[in-house]
Amino acid sequence: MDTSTIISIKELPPEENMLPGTAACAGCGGLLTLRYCLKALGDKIIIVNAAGCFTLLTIYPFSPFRNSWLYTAMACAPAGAQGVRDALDILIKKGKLDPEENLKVVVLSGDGSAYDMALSSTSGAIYRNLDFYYICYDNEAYGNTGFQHSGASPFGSRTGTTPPGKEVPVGSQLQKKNLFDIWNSHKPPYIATVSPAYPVDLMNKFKKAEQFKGPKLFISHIPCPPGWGFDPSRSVRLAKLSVETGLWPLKESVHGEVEHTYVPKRFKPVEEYLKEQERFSHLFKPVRQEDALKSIQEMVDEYWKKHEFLP
Ligand SMILES: Cc1ncc(C[n+]2csc(CCOP(=O)(O)OP(=O)(O)O)c2C)c(N)n1
Ligand code: SF4
Repeated sequence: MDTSTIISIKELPPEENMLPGTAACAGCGGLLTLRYCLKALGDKIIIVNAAGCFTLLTIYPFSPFRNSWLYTAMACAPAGAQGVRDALDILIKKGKLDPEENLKVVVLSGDGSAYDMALSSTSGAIYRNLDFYYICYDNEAYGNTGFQHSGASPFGSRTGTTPPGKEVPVGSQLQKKNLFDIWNSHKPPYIATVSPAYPVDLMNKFKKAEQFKGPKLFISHIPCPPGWGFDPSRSVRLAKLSVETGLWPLKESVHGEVEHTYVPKRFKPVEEYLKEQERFSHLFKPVRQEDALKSIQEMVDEYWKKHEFLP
């Protein structure tokens, strides 16, 4: 891949490595992210896919991918990636595979795997400096099985297992884990957050990551129409709002050094993002939960103050 920085959406590669007509929901932000990631990665890759929504993309004999694809259990996609990488390396070493035919190894998983079940196998893979890409599409719950709470679910959200009620009107009382920092503490060569609403930023991050051998992470915050409760036509708008409100910072880390790649000129209030989704509707009606709304805004402000983008 040409690694020079691009500045416009017109410069995205025209090739499509994921074809239309999948079983994913209309407006799936994860599918849009994946489409852009595959434009960046090309077709000489193998995807090791942890169980989740995207397991349904490939159902024999149909597949929307031009590349190879391997399905694993939720907890072990990074271990599967290690096996594939080792096999490719051994074949190349024995002269049975032309290095030109080498494949990039890519783990694809939802947040349930990335933040929870596969954390141990991921930590092991980073520790061993496995040469792979990890793409996590983060819809903030276990989407495929009914939108149950995951380690990525945000405070104040309704999930299948945190319904707001009389006892706990706020919904989820837990704070989202920080996967970026968990990975960063291992000091891998490259980590980034991305968004399907910012494809140029996404593409440039893949271009930058290409130069590094070792573990490379891309976490995409992705709107999920059935789970979040909104009309599929508003998916990109919501992805954009999560960045513009400061809830989803776009950033990267090279060998542990963090830099923000986009900072909104003026942060929109988080309410603009929250009020568009059914999963936060209990924060507004039948009564406004002022404390919860204030604490979500404060959490975002604290982050940007810490990084000196807010006074
Ligand atoms: C150990 C284990 N527990 C439960 C399941 C059932 N299961 C299949 S997909 C899925 C949800 C995965 O959630 P996530 O990783 O967030 O991906 P998404 O469904 O959102 O794409 C679950 C719980 C499983 N496959 N393996
Ligand atoms: S449930 Fe959500 S993440 Fe899963 S395919 Fe549908 S929109 Fe995408």
